Amino acid sequence: MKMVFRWFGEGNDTVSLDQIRQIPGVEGIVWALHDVPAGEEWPMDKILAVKTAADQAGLHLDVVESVNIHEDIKLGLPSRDKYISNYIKTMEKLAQVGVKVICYNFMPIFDWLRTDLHKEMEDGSTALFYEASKIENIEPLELVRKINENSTLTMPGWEPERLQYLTGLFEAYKDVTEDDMWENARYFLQEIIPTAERLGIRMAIHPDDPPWPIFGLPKIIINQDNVRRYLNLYDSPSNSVTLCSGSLGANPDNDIIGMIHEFSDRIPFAHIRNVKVYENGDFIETSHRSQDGSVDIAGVVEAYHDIGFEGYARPDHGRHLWGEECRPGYGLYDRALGIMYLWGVWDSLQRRANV
Ligand code: CS2
Ligand code: MN
Repeated sequence: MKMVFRWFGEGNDTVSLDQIRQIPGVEGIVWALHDVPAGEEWPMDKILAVKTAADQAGLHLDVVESVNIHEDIKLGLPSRDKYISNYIKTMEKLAQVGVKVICYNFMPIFDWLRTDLHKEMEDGSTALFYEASKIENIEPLELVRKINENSTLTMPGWEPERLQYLTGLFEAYKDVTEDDMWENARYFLQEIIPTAERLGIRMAIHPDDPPWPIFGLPKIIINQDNVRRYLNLYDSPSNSVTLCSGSLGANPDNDIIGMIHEFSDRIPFAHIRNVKVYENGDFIETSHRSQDGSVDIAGVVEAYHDIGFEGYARPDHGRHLWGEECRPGYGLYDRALGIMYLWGVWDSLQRRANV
């Protein structure tokens, strides 16, 4: 297991590379050019600037999250070919600086979605929270406005410049079915995977978060059957999955440990975090500890250990602790604590295996 840590870039993150390098066992950053709109080719000078900063901190940049997919690709519009060609050019540049894994998602319009970014927990910390009834009773635009109001740093995928097109996007998705999404995903994979193979890059789809349809938008990467179906759309090690225990774990029917075993050779990148799910469908992001949430994180780590996992792993989101002001879900403290939990479980399994 190679530990990595998400970093949003200079001036775009409250956490610094100097802090990241002090977290035990962290070897690299998970990064992206967050200011480049989806669909545009990433400029080499900006890529190199991240590389220089990472090199100076002694961290690698093997994992990119995300190169976002333009909506026209997900919608299957004729203009998709132009955006796919830009995507391929970005892949080629990333390979030049040594990138090995590119995480991306195939969610319509939104990236992850919550109703409250600072839900107070009993111990006084705050965390990302999803209240099912709120989603059912609010217009998407209203929700996004409310959420951005309470946050100084925008969540990835929720950038204001994208959101101004929200109404038009909903219109565009009106008649798009799940079958259409599958077909559009297949087309995308067929175009990009041969390049990924040639470059030695593993494309790793991130599951939808939450893993069910919201606002009537189709969702496809939501459970074990669908991950299998996605991997079978193009049978290649370069078509792989970012197994996110938190996203998939929001649905208690999802057997994360079973997925780690089934997809063992197709998981180059693991997102590990816990989530507590309530009977009414609400969920909150908790500490990594198994006892604190609904996902058995110790069991998840054990499963990775069992399959001899040699891929990259990162703590996914964390709570906001000790008064830390940070990007929602992406503070330093709880993610660093999460890493120590993951190492604690991993190292004790390792010792036992070595006896
Ligand atoms: C999220 C997402 O769960 C997560 O990792 O923070 O924003 C994720 O980075 C994207 O969906 C991946 O494309
Ligand atoms: Mn994730």
